Amino acid sequence: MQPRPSTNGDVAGEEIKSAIRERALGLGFDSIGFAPAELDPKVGQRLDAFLSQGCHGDMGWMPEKAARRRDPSALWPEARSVIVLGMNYGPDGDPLAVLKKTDRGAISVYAQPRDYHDIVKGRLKQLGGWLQSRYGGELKVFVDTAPVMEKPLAAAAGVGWQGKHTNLVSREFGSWLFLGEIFTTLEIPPDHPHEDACGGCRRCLDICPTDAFPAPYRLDARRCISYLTIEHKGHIAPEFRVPMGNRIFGCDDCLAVCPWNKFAKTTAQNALEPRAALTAPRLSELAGLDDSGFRKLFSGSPIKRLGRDRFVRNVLIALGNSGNTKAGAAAAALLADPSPLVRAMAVWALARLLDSAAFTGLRGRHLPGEDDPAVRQEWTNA
Ligand code: B12
Ligand code: SF4
Ligand code: SF4
Repeated sequence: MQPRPSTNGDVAGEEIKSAIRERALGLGFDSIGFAPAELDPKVGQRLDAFLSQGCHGDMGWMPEKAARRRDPSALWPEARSVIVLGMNYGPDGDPLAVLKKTDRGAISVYAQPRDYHDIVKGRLKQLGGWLQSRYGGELKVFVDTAPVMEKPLAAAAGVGWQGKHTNLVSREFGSWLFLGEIFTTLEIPPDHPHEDACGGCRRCLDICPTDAFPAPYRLDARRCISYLTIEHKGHIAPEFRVPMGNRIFGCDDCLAVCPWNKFAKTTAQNALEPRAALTAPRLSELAGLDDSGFRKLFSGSPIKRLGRDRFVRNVLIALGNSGNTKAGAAAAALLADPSPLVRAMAVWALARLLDSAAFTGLRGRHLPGEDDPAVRQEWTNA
């Protein structure tokens, strides 16, 4: 018979934790910690402040389940412990180098391989199955999509600390850990929370191209390029378009400049290797994607959920920032696109790429037949 978990951190409890840790590392996780299934009330208060200030933008799913999000016991009252797992997705090379290649799109490191949700969830289920068969108890596994505050839980479990950019930083892996959790009814002795190790540094705050941090440890998602390119459904406000540069899906700037990355390691997971087609794709080719081409290129990728129209919206902004007049043809081909999101950003890109005579000629041909108010406004504002 296997030893039962205990609540008081005694030898049996520590042995069980070692066994779980060993199994987790064997399954390809890189970091693990144990926390009680509860959060400091301060965390909930900070979430409330974030939501009441509207920092979540149009991510309506955040306030919807806020009560469960701020309190693991409201999500699942029977849960007693949370096992937090980290998987290292550290890049091979400088993730910001692509920002200088203005004819290429910058896709953030996390989205270049296969969808991490599938990879992490699969491993969590394997670990959960083993845990249950050995120690019993009920369990649920989560990665990103459930109303769970993963970073505060990971900090409570000692996996790292929430840096001033709000992400979890690890002493061993820097900025590059995906997080996942196993909630269990077993009582497992918790680890010590990790202490903040940011000190006087503020590199992540200063690098942000869109000034998305109203204060250290606080993000206004509405200003974050990751939100704008991945979550935001509508038109991207003009003030953010130039700072976006060639970032077409997510942003790694605040993560990449963290000095703790000196301890980062390239991921050892084959499943997390970037797809060659997504490391620096040519913008002019991406602009030409139709719906089926988009689905085919991004099959198995988190980018697929964005949908073709929003993706091409982002690509057109990057084209407009490319300074490459030859890219005008790719943008002009989209002036009659069925999606107003796409047409509007085609106009914006062309206004930046073409000389005024060429742009005025296009306006004369397209503006009279344009019935979408937002697209008309792009023509008249340009
Ligand atoms: C919503 C969301 C987003 C939103 C909002 C991000 C945010 N910071 O809130 C957007 C779309 C912008 C986003 C972007 C990214 N995301 Co995201 N996102 C999430 C999600 C679903 C929820 C996060 C959340 O609860 N936010 C609400 C805020 C209020 O909570 P919080 O960030 O913990 O905020 C804390 C601080 O503000 C702090 N605080 C406030 N004031 C003060 C004062 C002091 C003194 C202190 C100490 C603290 C403090 O308290 C708050 C509560 O703890 C999580 C998955 C999950 N379910 O947890 C993934 C998650 C956070 N995202 C992740 C990733 C990888 C990213 C990106 C790096 C992707 C990319 N490359 O583009 C960027 C990073 C941008 C950034 N700087 O945060 C990973 C992060 C992994 C890690 N190591 O931390 C997660 C955990 C998903 C996962 N399972 O791996 N994301
Ligand atoms: S992900 Fe980019 S835009 Fe968002 S906060 Fe970090 S640096 Fe700023
Ligand atoms: S860049 Fe500096 S301030 Fe930002 S998370 Fe890293 S150590 Fe903290």
